[in-house]
Amino acid sequence: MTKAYIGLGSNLDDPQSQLKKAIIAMEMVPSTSVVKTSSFYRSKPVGPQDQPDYVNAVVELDTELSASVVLDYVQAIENEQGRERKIKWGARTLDLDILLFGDEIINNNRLQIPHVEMHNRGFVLLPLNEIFPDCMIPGVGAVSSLLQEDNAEDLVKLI
Ligand code: ROI
Repeated sequence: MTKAYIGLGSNLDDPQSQLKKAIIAMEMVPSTSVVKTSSFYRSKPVGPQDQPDYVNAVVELDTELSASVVLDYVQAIENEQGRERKIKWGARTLDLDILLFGDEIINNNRLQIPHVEMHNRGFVLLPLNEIFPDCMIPGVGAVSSLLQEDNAEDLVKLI
């Protein structure tokens, strides 16, 4: 059994519903359970500013699957919810990122774990810290100390 942390983000088509639907879909993944869900946070877009604010959250999974099979499932959920991959850093109905997968370090053409940008992103660090306050990012450091340096002050807790 591996603990995996998934970052969720949406800024189109009723973002809060997109996240709720995605969590229900993750509960249906075989040999996997959603054990914790952070609050939902509204956040200003990182990258191009000419797009709506995002809603972000993080969930903790217990899974018997490998990281690449979890990736297959989360990509299927993104596709199911109408994710289009046209514009880099553009608006999206649903983004699901595997942030951490146990203590595994993975670098291949499909997956980089720990997620390469997570330590820079308040919209990941704040919800992750809420459900896993002792989290260490392999090769980077403690989420709680990254959070103090990072500007997560523009995040607004929704539910
Ligand atoms: N910005 C915020 N605030 N939240 C996201 O989930 C998000 N996702 C992205 C980019 C475009 C980098 N910006 C984001 O992919």
